[in-house]
Amino acid sequence: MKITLPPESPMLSKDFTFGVATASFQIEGAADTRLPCIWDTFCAQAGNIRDGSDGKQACEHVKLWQQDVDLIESLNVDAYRFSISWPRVIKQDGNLNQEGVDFYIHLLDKLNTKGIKPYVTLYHWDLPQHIEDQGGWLNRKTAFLFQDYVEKIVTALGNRVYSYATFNEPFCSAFLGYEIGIHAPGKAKVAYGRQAAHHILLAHGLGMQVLQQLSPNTENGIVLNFTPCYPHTDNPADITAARKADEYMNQWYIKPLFDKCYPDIIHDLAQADRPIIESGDFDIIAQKIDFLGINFYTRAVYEAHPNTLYAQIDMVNAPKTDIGWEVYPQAFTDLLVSLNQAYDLPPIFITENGAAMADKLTDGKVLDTDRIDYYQSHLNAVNNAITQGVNVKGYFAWSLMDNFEWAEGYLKRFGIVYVDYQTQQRTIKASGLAYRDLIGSR
Ligand code: IFM
Repeated sequence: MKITLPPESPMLSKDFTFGVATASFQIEGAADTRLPCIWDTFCAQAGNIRDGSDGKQACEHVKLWQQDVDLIESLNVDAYRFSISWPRVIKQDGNLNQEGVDFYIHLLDKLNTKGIKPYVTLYHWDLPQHIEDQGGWLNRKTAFLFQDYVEKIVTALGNRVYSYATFNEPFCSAFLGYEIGIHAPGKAKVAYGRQAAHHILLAHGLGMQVLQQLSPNTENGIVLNFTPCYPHTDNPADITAARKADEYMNQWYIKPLFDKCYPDIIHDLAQADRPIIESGDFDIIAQKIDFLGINFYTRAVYEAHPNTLYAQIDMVNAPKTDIGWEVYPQAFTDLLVSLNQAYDLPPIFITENGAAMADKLTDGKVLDTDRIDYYQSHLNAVNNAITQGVNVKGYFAWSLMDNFEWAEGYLKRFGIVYVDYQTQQRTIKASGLAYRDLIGSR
């Protein structure tokens, strides 16, 4: 089974980047050679992770990184997106941990030798635990600690990086981690979620200032995730509910970057739940970015509710992936077109898109035709958005390989490469072969 694009698609031109993506905590393992992070603590508390697992071994990428780079090369990709583990590269006293830095230098050097562009994310959720102990993202000082970390690591990595993203998915860190508590650090209050989001956005702006100064030749930006919100019916009350959900879940994280304010839904919040914003914060947050990374997986459907601003509906009969997320590729096109209308956007990279499927390794093969279908329909959706004038310059499959899927542990597999966690054997799935062949066909 193949993945194809129309021959005239700009996605098949040489200046479109295809890649695969991962994140430090999800693949690295070797937890004993770095400081503890909030996910180590969260995993150690019973009931937080569905299979009771943790990131101590994960895909043992710190040990197997050389063969993993060979694997990436074999997929024909132009780029590899990965994240740097803050607790691996900065010691508790704030100085660089040279052993950790060297791990990334070797990785970057090997990628560059092979002509694979390194897209580096500076924060993909693994906050050092000692910083969480001082309040984590609820403490404004954390934004300045992040800025200091960025300054040190960017200096140490020199000219080895092609692109930096400050943050991956502020929504997940703030909302899932501090507002509803299903991700680390497991705090749950509206006021916490909104304040954490504000401090993360502030940290993004402070980090961008450092990148502009110390790394002006890399492509610098941020990665946001979006779950587009649809009304259940054409009823005006449902339409309003969906708009409010969109402002709360999606626009909250992008509007400050371009419009220097939060969406109107801030006025629906109790005063005590609104974030503390200092004067000048929005000027810091709204730094010019070279690219916007967009992560898309699914949509959500909402209806009006008598007691809350909106209520999410479970689309019971809709097609879903193994993690229960509806497959609805039209939302991907709609999202890209609507963001392009609402904001003055820089070039866009799809920094994550993919699907968890119930894969089976049989006779050394994984015939994940369901995942191939997902990639096909979502690549078509991106192509349709480009046809409608959206400037998308790249696409990264999530993920290179099966890995630690946060609160789901190792139960959900997003990889285009299968990982046997007992043997650490990697097997390219049928989707990985189809993706490789699509890229190779250019
Ligand atoms: O695995 C995650 C990734 O870390 C961030 N974006 C969504 C993926 C799938 O849940």
